[in-house]
Amino acid sequence: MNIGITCYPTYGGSGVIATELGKSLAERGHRVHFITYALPMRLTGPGHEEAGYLDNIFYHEVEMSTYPLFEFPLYSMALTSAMVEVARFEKLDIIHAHYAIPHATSAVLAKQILQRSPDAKSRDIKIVTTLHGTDITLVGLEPSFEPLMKFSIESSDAVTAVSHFLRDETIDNYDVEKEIEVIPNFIDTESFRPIDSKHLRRLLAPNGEKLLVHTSNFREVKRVKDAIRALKLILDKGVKTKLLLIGDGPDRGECQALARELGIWQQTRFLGKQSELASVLSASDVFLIPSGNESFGLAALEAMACGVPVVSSDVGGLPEVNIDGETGFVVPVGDVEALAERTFQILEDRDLHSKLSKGAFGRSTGEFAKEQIVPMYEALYERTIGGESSNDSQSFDREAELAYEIVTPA
Ligand code: GMT
Repeated sequence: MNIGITCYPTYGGSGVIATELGKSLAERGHRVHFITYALPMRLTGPGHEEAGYLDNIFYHEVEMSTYPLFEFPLYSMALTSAMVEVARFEKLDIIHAHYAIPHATSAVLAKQILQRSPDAKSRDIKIVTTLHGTDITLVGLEPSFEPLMKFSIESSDAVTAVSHFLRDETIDNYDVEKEIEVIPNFIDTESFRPIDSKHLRRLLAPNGEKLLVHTSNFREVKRVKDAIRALKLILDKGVKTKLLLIGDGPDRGECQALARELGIWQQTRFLGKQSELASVLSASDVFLIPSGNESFGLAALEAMACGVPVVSSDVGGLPEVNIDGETGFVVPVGDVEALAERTFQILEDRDLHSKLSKGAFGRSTGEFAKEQIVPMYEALYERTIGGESSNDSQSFDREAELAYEIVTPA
């Protein structure tokens, strides 16, 4: 198949999944075209240099021209135009958009333009949209986007969500009349695996401290301060512990201030964005993810694949990933005492740690291994190309007419 993929190319789980999916599809013999505004992070950078030269992978940069009259960049339009061009010249079968707004919106518009194409192949292109969760949050922040999101989802030929939670939330809260298939996120077990990190552990915990770890983009929804407060409670119980904080984002400054205020600055290490994540995870004892909302929690899955038990909040798709008592513990969101208590139990009980570590490794590398999940996308593409779209083609055509009127000056 000829597959176009659009995603956010920067740090973030959705970009990681889209890129790993593309690499895996390319290895399986498909031609994969990334249509993005920058080279996706996992296609380049330390540890991934070779990926830029992978057979069957092509990169098409979305170029945004500037013109003084246009005060704001026309990203969605530029993306649509790039999709149309790539689809025509590369004879794409599928465009896979990661995120409803704006990527699926651009893809749907591109499809409508291509339906007027003289070339029969271009007229037949299919749109697959994957919802990652922050699409839904965006609508929460900007309610006027709701019709656009509904339109983009319902006009896609196939839609997937990364968890049952996200599928149900999308259908219930946004009245979406569309079959949404759950295809969970996955892990590349060659990149994320238990690595011998004794040397790193000696550096990070020279006095034999226990190591907690958290990775995120430090947005408010991640509730990173709960992890810092939990560390304080664990230290108060007399357990020598350090908290490694990986990543960066808007809340980092406040988190640093809190660590100083609580008098535990020496026990927290802000490590910034790390490319060799698997080594730091493997050196750690427990992964904390106290998020206020999380459609899946790819960061937890990456820790689990390194054999690290997880203590997570009970929101969103997290309980679908982290199974209470099997791969770690699940605690009520915002309950810092429960977060600290469950973490303390794992740190203090070697047998419990070992049981949860094995459970975490087994679950993440079993049903969430890329070898299990990528064929699900492949099968979905094949069904969609074969015409098993759950779209109502008549209503789609009416919408296509309308949108065409909008983009085509009389
Ligand atoms: O969580 C973020 O801030 C980033 C966002 C993204 O675009 O990558 O993450 C969302 O998609 C990930 C990949 O599917 C999921 O693992 C995250 O749970 C989801 N984040 C939220 O729902 C808050």
